[in-house]
Amino acid sequence: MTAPRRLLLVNGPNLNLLGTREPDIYGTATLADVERIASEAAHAHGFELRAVQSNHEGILLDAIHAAREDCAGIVINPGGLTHTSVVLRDALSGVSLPVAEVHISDVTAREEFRHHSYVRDVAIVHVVGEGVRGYATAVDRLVRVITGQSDG
Ligand code: CA2
Repeated sequence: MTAPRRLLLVNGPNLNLLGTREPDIYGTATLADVERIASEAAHAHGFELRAVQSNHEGILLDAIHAAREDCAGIVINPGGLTHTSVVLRDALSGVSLPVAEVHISDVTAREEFRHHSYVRDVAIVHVVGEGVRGYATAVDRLVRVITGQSDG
């Protein structure tokens, strides 16, 4: 079967607050802006994008599991779950789809506890510290992997 031309975009806990607080760290764009940026990047490559954001880990897991049926890859900003969740990592590794991990801020330059990511080694693409434009970068790079133009 040919790979579906659809991506899943996952935003984890608290990312619904984008644009409302901490603009010095996360900028002023909203979650709706992020979803539009990622969607436009996907469309430029002829891909659709399905977006989910939740503050509930189980909802994120269900969306990731469902992506097995009709998505070619996953772009994810796990939010704080990045640094805590073996469960999320297991879900991503369990669906065997290519994953792009994106962070709006430069997590490597922030508190020590943000330096470790449970998702890092199950993702083939990593984008950190590019602000919300990083979602477009992640989509571009993930599509190149999916279409065989890059190894990541
Ligand atoms: O830089 C990122 O994208 C993060 O994934 C964002 C997470 C943080 O826990 C990670 O270490 C890095 C936090 C998401 C919460 O976003 C907010 C946005 C505006 C106001 C409050 C929280």
